[in-house]
Amino acid sequence: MKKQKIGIVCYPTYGGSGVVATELGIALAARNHEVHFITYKQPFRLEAFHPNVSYHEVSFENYALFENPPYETALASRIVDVVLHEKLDILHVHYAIPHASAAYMAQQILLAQNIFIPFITTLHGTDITLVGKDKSFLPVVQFSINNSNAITTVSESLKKDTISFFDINKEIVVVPNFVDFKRFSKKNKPHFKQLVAQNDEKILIHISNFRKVKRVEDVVRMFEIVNKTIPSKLLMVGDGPERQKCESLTRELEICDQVKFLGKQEAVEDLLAIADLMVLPSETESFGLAALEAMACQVPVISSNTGGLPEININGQTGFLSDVGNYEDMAKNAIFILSDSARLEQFKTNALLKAQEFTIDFVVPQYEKIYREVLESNV
Ligand code: GMT
Repeated sequence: MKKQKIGIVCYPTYGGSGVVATELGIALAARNHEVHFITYKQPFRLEAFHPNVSYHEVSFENYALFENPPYETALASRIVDVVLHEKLDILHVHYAIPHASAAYMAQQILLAQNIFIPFITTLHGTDITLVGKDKSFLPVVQFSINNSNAITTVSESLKKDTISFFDINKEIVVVPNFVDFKRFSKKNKPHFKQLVAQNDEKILIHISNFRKVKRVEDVVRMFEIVNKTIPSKLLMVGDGPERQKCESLTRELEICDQVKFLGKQEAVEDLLAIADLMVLPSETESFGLAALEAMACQVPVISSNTGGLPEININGQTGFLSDVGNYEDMAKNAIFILSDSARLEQFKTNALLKAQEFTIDFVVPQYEKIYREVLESNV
């Protein structure tokens, strides 16, 4: 594809949409596009210097009158500035709120100067299933989705939810999450494993931002059952509003010695290298990037059957699916996999095979195709 100047708007924080946006930007830059991230903090996976990648911070002085700083206005202004001065061809915004409406506002401001900048909106999950459908946001979210020049969702399930919660008048293209196999692949770390599991216990892992929607207490409850039959350790990776309650539950269940809360970790691939099972019992999960990254490292997944999870975690092959909240069933499935080493090996192999359907080389060209179509239809 002809080299394009692409502006990427995303959340820079610990979360799937920011990770996808950042990894996409890096992959596009490696394919010779010029990529400009526009957000309020350096995206957390944008660690190293990348040729063809720039970062434009949205920063502004807060004024005493504002109880809540008007981020959307500052973002739209910054987008206008970057489009004008970096001469961007296209914008790709990740997570509808408030990125799609800020992009629309920037587009209108630039149109008044006879400059047309098309924007693509990628819906990631809670911007539709949780926050977006809330009445306090719905009209703006619906309007800005419908006025995007292209719309993508990260799973068939999220596409269905978007169509059922909103009145959408445009085609929605599904482009799944992807994984970088250079970073996420099975690594042999026996010394590290020995540090976590001195007596060769099995290692279960959960990685999330500990929001309510992740149901982190279910992870602890299912682990307590598993640990009674199969001596195990649980690594809880990430941080967020539900962590405190979750730690209290661990104390209440008297399993503190078996459960380690590691907080936010950059090198999750090193932790996945020593894990035997990933646990993701979410209330809603539009895709489940954390599950995909685990599968790429040959870690089978015990998850709920919500949202897009059944599109990647194949029941009885790459792991198991249970109803939301049924942590007893999750524990039963985990014991089934862990209790037989040949079976565990088979699930690990299946997990890797399924993950290989979601490579960068398969997914990034799908976004490039959308950029090309949008640019060609607006000449
Ligand atoms: O899972 C989160 O809480 C983070 C959230 C986000 O928007 O940053 O992740 C969403 O986007 C990811 C990337 O597309 C998906 O893999 C996650 O499934 C999705 N999370 C939910 O739907 C809860």
